[in-house]
Order: sequence, then C-alpha cells, then structure tokens
Amino acid sequence: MTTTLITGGTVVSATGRAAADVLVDGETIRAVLAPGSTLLGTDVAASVDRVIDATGKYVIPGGIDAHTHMQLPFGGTEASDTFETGTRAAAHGGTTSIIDFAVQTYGQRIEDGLAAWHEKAGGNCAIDYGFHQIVGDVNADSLAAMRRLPDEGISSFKLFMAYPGVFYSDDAQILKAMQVSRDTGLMTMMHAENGPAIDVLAQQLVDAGNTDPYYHGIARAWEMEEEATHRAIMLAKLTGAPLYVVHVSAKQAVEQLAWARDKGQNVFGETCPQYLYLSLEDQLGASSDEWGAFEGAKWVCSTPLRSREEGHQHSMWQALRTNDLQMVSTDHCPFCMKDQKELGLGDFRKIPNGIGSIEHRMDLMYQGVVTGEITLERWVELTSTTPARMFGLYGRKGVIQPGADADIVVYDPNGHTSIGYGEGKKHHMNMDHSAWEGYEIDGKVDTVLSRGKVIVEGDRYLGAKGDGKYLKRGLSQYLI
Ligand code: DUC
Ligand code: ZN
Ligand code: ZN
Repeated sequence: MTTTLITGGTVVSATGRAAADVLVDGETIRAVLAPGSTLLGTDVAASVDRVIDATGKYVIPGGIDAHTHMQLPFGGTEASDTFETGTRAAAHGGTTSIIDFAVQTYGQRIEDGLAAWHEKAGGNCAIDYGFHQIVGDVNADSLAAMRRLPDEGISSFKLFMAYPGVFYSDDAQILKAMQVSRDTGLMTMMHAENGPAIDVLAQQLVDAGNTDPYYHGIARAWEMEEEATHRAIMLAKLTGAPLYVVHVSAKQAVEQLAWARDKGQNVFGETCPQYLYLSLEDQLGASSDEWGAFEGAKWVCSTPLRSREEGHQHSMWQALRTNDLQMVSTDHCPFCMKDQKELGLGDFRKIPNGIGSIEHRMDLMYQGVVTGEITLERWVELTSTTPARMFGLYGRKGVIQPGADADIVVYDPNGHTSIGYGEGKKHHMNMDHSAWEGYEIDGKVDTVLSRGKVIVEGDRYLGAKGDGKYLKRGLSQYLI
C-alpha cells in the first residue's frame, strides 16, 4: 500500500482553514498533521513512499457532483458523455465522486432500470459513483420497489413535474411517492416546473413562428417554476417527506424554499453554474456563422437560463451565501450541436435539454471566491461537504479527516484555467462545443487523488477506466 504525504498546503474545510500536512495510507486519510510534525518520533516526510508539495496551494476534499446524467436517453438521442468520458472529465476538474440518475422509464420496472444503469457504469468510471433513482412511472409496483432502494445503497429518488408523456408525475403520483419518502427516509428530489402549462405555452410560441432556442426560456417562465416549487413544498409538508429541489434557477423559487425552511420544513435546494453565470439575454444575443441564432441551443436546458435584468443570477449567489440554497451541482447532461442539438432546428421543443459542465464546476465556483461572492470555506461546503451530508456519504467523502477516503484535490489559486473547446484548450467532455467558451478562471486544479491514487497531475490523466467504484449511500445526514 502506498503512503503519501501532502505537505506545505492550506487544508480548507467547510468550517475553516489551516496550514497542515495530510498523511494518506493506501486508500484512506491516516492523519492531518501540523506542518513538518513527526509521528511517534518518525520524520513523516522521510518515511512515506511519495511526497506531494502543496506549498502555496489549497488542499480540499474532492468535489462531489450530486447531479449528473451520463448516457441519459433524452429527446430522441442520448447524452453524449459515457460514464468513462464523463467521469474522466470530472476528475480533470477536481470532482472525485458523482451521483448519477438511474432511470426507470414509463412501463419499466425500477429494478430493471437500475440494473441497466449498473451495466452502463460498472467497470467504466474514473471516480467513485452512486445513483439516485428517477421514478418515471409511479405505480403500485414501483412504489413497492422504492421501499427496497435503501438496500441497494440508494437513498433518494427524483420525480418530474415537467415533461408530460416522458418522466412526468401528476400530483396524485407525487403524493403517493412522497408517502414512501416519509416512511423510508428516502429524499424526494423534484424537477419543479409545471410541465403541462409549459407545453401549452411552447405550442403557442411555435404556432406563432417563434421557434428559436431563446423561446425555450420564454415558454418555461419563472412563474411555472415558482408554482411547481410551492406545490412540491406543500405536498412534502402534508406527507412529511424530505424534499430537495434540483436545478433551481428562479429567484421566486428560492423565496418559496426559504419560506418553507424558515418554518422548519426539511426542504433543500441546489443551483447549477449555468444559473449563476449565464442568462436568457446571453442566449438571445447568441449568434454564429455556422448556426445563426440557433447558436443559443448550446444553452437550452431545463430549468432554463433566466433573465439577468430580473436579477435571478444575483439572487442565486445570495441564496448560496445565506444557505437558502445548500449546494451546487452541474445537472451535467451534454449533447453535441451536430446530430443532437440540431434535432431542434426550426422547433426549440426538439432541442435535447442539457449543458455539459462536469469538468468546470470546481473552477467556476472557485471564481465565486475570487470575485467575493462566497468564501473559500463556503466553496468547499457547497461543492463537497454538503453534497456528502445531503446524500449520505459524509465521513467517507466530503471531508479531510482520519478514516475518510483519500479523495483530495490540490488546488492552485495562482494557476489559470482557460475553459473551452477551441484550439489549444480542448476540454475532456465528449462534446463538440463548450457552453463555457472563453471563460478564464483564476485558479487551477493541480493534483487529484481518488482513494489515495493520483489520477490527475497537472494536465495529465494517470487514472484508468474502472478505478471508480459504486458508492452505497446511507440516508441524508442533513435533515433538521
Ligand atoms: N434538465 C436538463 O436540462 N436535462 C436533462 C433533464 C432535465 O431535467
Ligand atoms: Zn430535472
Ligand atoms: Zn437533471
């Protein structure tokens, strides 16, 4: 077993920072030591197999991206990252665990949907991975199967108030699923948008000739997010289910979450980098020689980008500071422009929904530290510690402490990252464009360890397909 000492760095946790050395023994953290200390009289640096010099750098728990969609069948195609390419890209970006969504499609048994996801991921991942369960068909059989999910290491399921005819659950189905959530402690995760109303608005826009990608965001109005968020909260209150609202983008939805939390309800929310940085106005202004106004398809995702003029991005940052939103995931769901996004040329409804960001989440959120939106500690909390607590991984993941998995990122605040797909800066995600082209980050992932193994050093990938193991998760450790 290899022993490693990460020395000279500043160890940052959700609650503070300190100059400290981290001793790794095999796959786990053995000790967090005062710089240069001895252990039982032994000079630690002289006795380990490898020393990583982190002088001038931050040493943080590896990122946990709790919302990804590798190989998701969607909109007549499939998300373009496999578990192999997507998790490798994640590793390059300082993320050492993902929680992906296993899918039960309409008419399918949950067990079969879950088995298919294990089949896709098993032996292919660069980093550790767990699953949430999408329940796309709430019925007697799936309600019974949900009660067995904890035995599979799955402690959360996702329902959709959007996408009628695909993943959609009506209020009766949601109520029944939430009763299971209450009984079992499974976290109900909600895509909170009023799908039936959105579909009418979208049809009317298309009928009027408004077919460009920009109208995706007009159809998916913030009122539809606020309304669905409120309804989800009330159903959760009635049933006593813990509720986690995914990809929150509207400031009015945050107000709903804050209102419920202030009353002591177990209600939580995440946002994503796209809702912090990108806007509906950016999408309206997008144009290229190749695609014209269809360039905006790169930013078609749901919930949609929101208006900067209306102040949604500002509210998302604020909510991250005040803990009205608890964490940041990517909703990584990449599609290429060629053959995939272009399915929606002439009708925005046919553009596969999704943005690829798994490689950039840690950098983009660190940029919030640089600009003063969040503290260094909050960066670690939002991207690693809270995801671990929220989804039953804390202690093993999300923290640098003895006994935890040695998932560690050495981050260089003096480094620089140029994000993009263009010449000289090709990302590692399996996409033919970047939603983040031109973003320049003050900071850079330097070294990444996954359970003690160095898998990224500088720009070099040293890991292998299959390094990542399935994570059996416990119940949420974040409940009030
Ligand atoms: N939103 C997306 O943008 N893509 C996949 C599914 C979803 O809810
Ligand atoms: Zn969703
Ligand atoms: Zn999603």
